[in-house]
Amino acid sequence: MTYRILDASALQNWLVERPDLSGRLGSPAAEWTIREVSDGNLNTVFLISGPAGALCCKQALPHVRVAPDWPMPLERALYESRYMRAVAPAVTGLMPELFAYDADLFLLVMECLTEHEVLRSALIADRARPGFSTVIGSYVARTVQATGWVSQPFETGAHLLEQFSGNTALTRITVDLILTDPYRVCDRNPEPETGLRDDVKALQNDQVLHRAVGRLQDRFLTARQALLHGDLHTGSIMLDDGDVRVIDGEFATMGPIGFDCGLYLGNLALHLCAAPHKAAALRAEMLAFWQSFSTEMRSSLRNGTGDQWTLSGSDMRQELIEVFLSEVLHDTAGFCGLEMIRRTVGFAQVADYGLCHTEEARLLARQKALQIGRTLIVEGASLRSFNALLSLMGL
Ligand code: SR1
Ligand code: MG
Repeated sequence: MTYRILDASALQNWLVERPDLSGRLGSPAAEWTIREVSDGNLNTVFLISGPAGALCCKQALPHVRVAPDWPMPLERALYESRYMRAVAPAVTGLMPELFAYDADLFLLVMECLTEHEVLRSALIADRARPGFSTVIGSYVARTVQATGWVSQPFETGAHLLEQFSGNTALTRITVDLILTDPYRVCDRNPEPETGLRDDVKALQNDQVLHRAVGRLQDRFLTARQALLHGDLHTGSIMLDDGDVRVIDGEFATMGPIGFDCGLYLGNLALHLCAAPHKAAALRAEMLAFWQSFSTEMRSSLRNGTGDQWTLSGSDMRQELIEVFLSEVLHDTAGFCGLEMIRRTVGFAQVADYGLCHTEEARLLARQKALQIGRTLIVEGASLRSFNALLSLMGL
């Protein structure tokens, strides 16, 4: 079958022809309910429930869903399916199960997380059960363990480089939206609110900042440390009480480990700027993330049997691990800052700012995010501890 955009009834007809999938829903098909829940910027998503169970179907559109005149290759669905397959054995229970990928329709069929809520919405509504960041820290460490050079033979990395190097359309989005646009005049950037205009101009003229962004561009484009999720913000995480799942791996690419860490922490920090009264809880989440991430990383780096660090005895390995983690910390700080700035002035902003009740409060929150973001980018590479990173956020 050739590609076409599926609506609810076309999807139902397609599923009826796939007994391996429709069997999970149960019969008769007339009793299925199909609900479109598309929420992200790029794709359509349908939830289908039947007498026996439920499925989630996600289809790539030939354009950005929220900007139909922005064409976008369909292959992102292929990379998402590859990402899920590449990391699934390492993160069982932490992402939805992928049941099928249809290469003609660019359609993923996966486990339906009916009871789960997107973390960003749960945070905004104050419904997120504390401790979710421990799971995310563990998730990132496990994906690194499954795909990084210290843990795996170099052939694994070579295969991953080959499998994901074609994901250029989505990497282009990252390069433009995160690493470039906020620091230049660009049509994609929305018109800033009046009070923020001078701050936006300052971002475009700040040579010290541009030099530091250049270092992070270099890291993102050249440090192929592990397979990244590539878009690990609070909208890419769902939770139902203590059950935490990572979704939406379509931006997957080999890159610096601190990129996933930084995007995640950056979104918590944005929430902090919008809701400063939650500082204690957000500090605890950030610490929990780094604690679980660095603990699992130390253990996997200590026991790694890949082709990196084969000549080091345990003392030398210990030293190498600490240097390695300190570099990840520096990258984390920088990418965290980039995420805070781009979500404040760039194309894809965040709903968290809706928590500010007045225009003045929202302006102050945005200015705070820009100030913290800049500090993290400029000073991140000299941090000596995670606590120092928290201090730069005023925590
Ligand atoms: C055009 S896509 C804009 C943003 O949405 C995705 O979730 C990524 O964060 C991307 O940067
Ligand atoms: Mg997404």
